[in-house]
Amino acid sequence: MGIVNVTPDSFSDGGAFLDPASALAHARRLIVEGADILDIGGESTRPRAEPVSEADEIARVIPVIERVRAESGVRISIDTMKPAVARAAVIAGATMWNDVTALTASPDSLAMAAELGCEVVLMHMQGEPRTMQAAPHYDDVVSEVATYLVARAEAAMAAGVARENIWLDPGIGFGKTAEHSLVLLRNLDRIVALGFPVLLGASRKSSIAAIAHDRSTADQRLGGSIAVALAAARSGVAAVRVHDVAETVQALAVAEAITPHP
Ligand code: HH2
Repeated sequence: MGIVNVTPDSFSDGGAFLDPASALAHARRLIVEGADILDIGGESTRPRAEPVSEADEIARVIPVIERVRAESGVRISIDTMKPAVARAAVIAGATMWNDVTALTASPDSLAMAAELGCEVVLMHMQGEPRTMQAAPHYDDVVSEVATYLVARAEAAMAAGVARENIWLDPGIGFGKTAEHSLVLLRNLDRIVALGFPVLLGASRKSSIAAIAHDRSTADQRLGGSIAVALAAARSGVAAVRVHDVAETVQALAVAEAITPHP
């Protein structure tokens, strides 16, 4: 899954693709590089990001989704917490709703997901984006994330979302210290064992620098991001959400070729 941030303030590429033409050029590049899914978002979820109005978010993402849909068969995911944005995106051609709040941000989210009939990514986050990194706390981060994700999947199914449309994501860096994220990365098989396809997003995140004990900036974290992608694939994760599609596709292809197939 390649990331297309149509935002002024995303943590690693904010502002780079804010106008539709550069977002579209970026999307085209990720398709050529081998992305199976494009995750298009108009609101940054980084800590301390400012909220975006529904109208502004729609104005950012819909022209990009429409253009990508018109020229490519790539799967399109909309990265949003807002049901109205998800609806506009699905009408424009998205088939997946990636919601970092696991359909909790609005009282309408669950019903909207059921009505749209699209795939949904339910991600775990402790707290909310603006404050989530203030003091994350868990007694047992893997169990708590797993329990939460199962509860959200059950809520989605009870609201009418088809089981086969549900993805889970442990939410690396969302209300988690680097140590919490590392424990989750070591135990991805337990999230995979919940029985839903799992998406993982660790690309260029600060937890990579913390785990590596370096002072790398976001654009210096490709090596660590690829290490996570390979470990995730080995654990049975179905998709990785990444900025650097070409490099990740190559790494996954080589790792796959080397791995013995009994
Ligand atoms: N991470 C980000 C945004 N959306 N969605 C899922 N399912 N999982 C993630 O880990 C995830 C996500 C944050 O990364 P990015 O989009 O690069 O930055 P920003 O939120 O600043 O736009």
